[in-house]
Amino acid sequence: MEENQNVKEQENQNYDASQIQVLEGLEAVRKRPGMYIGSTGERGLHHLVYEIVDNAIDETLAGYCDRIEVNILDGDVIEVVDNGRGIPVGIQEKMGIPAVSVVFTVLHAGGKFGGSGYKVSGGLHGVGASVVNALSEWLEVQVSDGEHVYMQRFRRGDSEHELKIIGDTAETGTRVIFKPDAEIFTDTTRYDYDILLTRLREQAFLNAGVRIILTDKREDGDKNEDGTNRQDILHFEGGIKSFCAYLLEGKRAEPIHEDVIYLKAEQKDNMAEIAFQYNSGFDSKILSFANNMHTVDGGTHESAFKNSLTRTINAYARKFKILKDNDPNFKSDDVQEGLAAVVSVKLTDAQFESQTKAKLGNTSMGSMVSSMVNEQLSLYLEDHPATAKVILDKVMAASTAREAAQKARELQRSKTSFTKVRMPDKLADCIWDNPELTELYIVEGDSAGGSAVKGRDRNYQAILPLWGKMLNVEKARIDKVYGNEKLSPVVMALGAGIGDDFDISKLRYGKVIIMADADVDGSHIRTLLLTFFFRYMPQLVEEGHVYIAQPPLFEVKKGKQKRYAFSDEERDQYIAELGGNADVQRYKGLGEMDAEQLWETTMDPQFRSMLRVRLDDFDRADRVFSDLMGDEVEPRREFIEQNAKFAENLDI
Ligand code: 1YM
Repeated sequence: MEENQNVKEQENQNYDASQIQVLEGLEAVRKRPGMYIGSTGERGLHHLVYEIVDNAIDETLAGYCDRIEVNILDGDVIEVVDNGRGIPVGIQEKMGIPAVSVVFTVLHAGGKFGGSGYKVSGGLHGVGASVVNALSEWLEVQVSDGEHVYMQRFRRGDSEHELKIIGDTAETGTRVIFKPDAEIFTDTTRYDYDILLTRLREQAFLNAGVRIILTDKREDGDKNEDGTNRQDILHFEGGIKSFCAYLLEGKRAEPIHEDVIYLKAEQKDNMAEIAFQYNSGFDSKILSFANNMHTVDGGTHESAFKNSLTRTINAYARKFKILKDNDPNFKSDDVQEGLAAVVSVKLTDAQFESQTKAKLGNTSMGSMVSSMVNEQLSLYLEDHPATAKVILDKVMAASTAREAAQKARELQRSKTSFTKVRMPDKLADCIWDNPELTELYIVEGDSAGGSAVKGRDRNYQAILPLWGKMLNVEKARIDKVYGNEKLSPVVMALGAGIGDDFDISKLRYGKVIIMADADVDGSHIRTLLLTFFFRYMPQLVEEGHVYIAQPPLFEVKKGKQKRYAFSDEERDQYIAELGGNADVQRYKGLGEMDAEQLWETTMDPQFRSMLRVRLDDFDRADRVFSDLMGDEVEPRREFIEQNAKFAENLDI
């Protein structure tokens, strides 16, 4: 490391902040890992894999590689293998050591030598192999150049020996094996197959033709039903067109026109492509990417797409008299209803705004996307009148529904404005009104509701029993939600509004606790309420206000001693602790408990156990909800059976 620094110092006459970082070498990465990989939590751990895979993908895009293997090995060691040219092993002039050694020991070296077209300072991207090396307990790189296999091993970023030849080969390619450093990743070093799968699939979609093979080779890893290692082969010739179609898979919604519409433009070093399709659902799902990075907060490319889509559809509607002279234009919400779209741009000087670096700022990309959509989409619509008709019908229906919803909302507002705070009839409210202290229990069933009202601490615990037919919000528009007899008491009790009107500062209870039986019906209620919160009050979930009560499953009693068990294991443990021969009562439902028992086991903050529902990963949660509320029974049953796990582990 010392040597590298000296060489660098001679080379750079003028220092700016970024170059000073280079001088600090890999020590800086170990000192402040978050700056280089975002976090040292689960996300950062997985990010290491993406950095190495990115280099292999670049090699594929350069046309030298058609296969990338990613293996999770025992001990959560990662192995990435490609069949490209192999990282060059020749001496790199400035540093006087093999290029491959530079790539793994000098910060930002990849970009310097890689010179690969679009790959540029994309936020977390491109910090590369040296960062992974710095944050690994050990890392080994093997390069095959068609003659020899070269190898070098590192420990926490420092090389253990120089690059050496360990064998002969007729093949070419690069293999990187590393073990993330538990000193850095203190939360967890366990890899989650599904997290890797989601990201690698996304990369395979964004880089049409790339073939990525992910395999879980851990003894204690994910297995198929027949006990073999879990494996996915990710290869999509259709690129983002396939991605767009995939967004609808497993959803309730069906495409309403056959072809995914695909637009593409290239200008000098810049490229933009968009794939979109309308479906029978009401949600819109627009994903945008810049240089293969998911721009979660959108940016110029995404807003240009939305604006020019609205403009083009309005222009078409005017031209063909679908909109009359006096009609107002369609709103962008109308145009986006049921829209699934993927926007991907690649550019050489990507600039990112916002803290998270997830928002593209280049205005030139905005104009490129706008003119592409304006020109190509109007042509497309005129060439495909049947498709144009179903899209315009859809937009028209959305526009009509939006107006109806607007009226329903105004009606609700005017109702509430007379009485100021109108509360649902069945709400047993609490006395205090400080949301930092108050809790709302949403309880299924009148008898459990009754016990809860009697058993609660009425100072800060409010009870809302639910009755009536539950609405599946995945299948309904917002105007139906307003009128629903089961949901509108929830909205009223929470007092913070709904949808675009939701205002968390008006929330009347800091904890919103869903209390339902541990059986199938209870799970159904939980799922529907969670879906409702997720779709119409996502902030409520994001900010951690939603909880799931955990009633016990058993009462274990012997003589005067009584304990409540929340699982089979706990039950057996208590029986053993009480010396066997205990009376075991299984609770069939909340309704079986009297007020005192309900308080003791499920509502008393000193003893109760609750799951806090989290929403770390919006996209995953979105897909889970679509799966659950879709037509297929199997995912729903799985959810119902593993509800607790769902809230804890699936991060929603
Ligand atoms: C398992 C990870 O890193 N593959 C890989 C990396 C490189 C090359 C090929 C490569 C690039 C170039 C020329 C070039 C890299 N080389 C460099 C550098 N797989 C993996 N495969 N020859 C080979 O871009 O010109 C950085 S990455 F800088 F040494 F050229």
